[in-house]
Amino acid sequence: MYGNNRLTKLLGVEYPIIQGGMAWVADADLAAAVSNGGGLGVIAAANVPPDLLEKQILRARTLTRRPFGLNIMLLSPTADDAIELAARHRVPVVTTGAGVPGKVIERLKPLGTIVIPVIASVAHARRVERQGADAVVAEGTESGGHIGESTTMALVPQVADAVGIPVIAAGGIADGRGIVAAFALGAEGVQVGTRFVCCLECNAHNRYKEEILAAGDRSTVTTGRRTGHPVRCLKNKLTQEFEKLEEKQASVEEFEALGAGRLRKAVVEGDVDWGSVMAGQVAGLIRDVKPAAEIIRDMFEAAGQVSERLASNLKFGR
Ligand code: TUI
Repeated sequence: MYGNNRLTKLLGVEYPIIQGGMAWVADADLAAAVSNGGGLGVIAAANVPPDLLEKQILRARTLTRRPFGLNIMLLSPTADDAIELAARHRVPVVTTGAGVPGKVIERLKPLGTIVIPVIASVAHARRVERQGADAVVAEGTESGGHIGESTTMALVPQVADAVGIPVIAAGGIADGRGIVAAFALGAEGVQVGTRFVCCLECNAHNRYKEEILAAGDRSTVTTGRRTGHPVRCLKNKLTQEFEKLEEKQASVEEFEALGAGRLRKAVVEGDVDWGSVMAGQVAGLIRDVKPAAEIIRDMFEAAGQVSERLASNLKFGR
């Protein structure tokens, strides 16, 4: 029932699901696994040197014949290189995060690239629609990584009312119930990050995956509100240090010094005590590691069952 809407047509995919562009985690292997499973896999460009990113794009092409995307983190020092690589290699879809994507749209839309900014407010959604975005990901504060203030529950229907392009919900979605809830709020697709960290094809360190599997509903915390770059991750020794900085009202420079290189430390080195273990609040829902294709199939099968149950049980006002 979710397999044929504006988003699946726009992207040329079987299921209306996009994989989050998780820095250091979302490589060609993960992106191709998600695309081969019928969703849209996405390679994260954040902090990847241009020569390595080019190799990732070429590798994805050897691993899948289906469409995939590139996520351009606009705060990254390599963002401009990523835009040029997306252009040169005609990557079919580009998602953007953590900034205003005007220059991405200007450069890539004329080439036929589908551009989907990730936004965290109604004002930003309106702006990117005016600039020519093809769809928006409305990302709630339940998400892992760099986040905005509004919850998915409050943000998605307000964005859906404000724009005419398809809205993709993100933040707090890891199973079929989340998909149905997102569609109930007006979304035509979902973006899923944390759930895909715990898939077989994801190359994140095993200790990173194990931390997510062990997480409960209160395991995440937001650090860095003071610097204007709030980031959600699993609580650990590093987040305790961030809290100490918060308490003594430390300078932005002190926050930045503590944060530098921490995501790589967690994802690549498996240092889950002193690395930044970015994860969404749904970490507590995730109990197993399985192939990406199975995650997608199971989520949409469950969504079908949930929506049938709703259709028969949920008859308000009668
Ligand atoms: O970008 C994300 N999530 C991310 S990026 C990332 S990489 C990173 N590495 C080290 C430290 C910090 C981050 C990890 N997670 N999500 C998309 C997103 N974009 N969330 C919120 C926003 C956003 C926020 C403000 C987009 C635009 C914006 O301002 C727009 C304006 O109007 O100024």
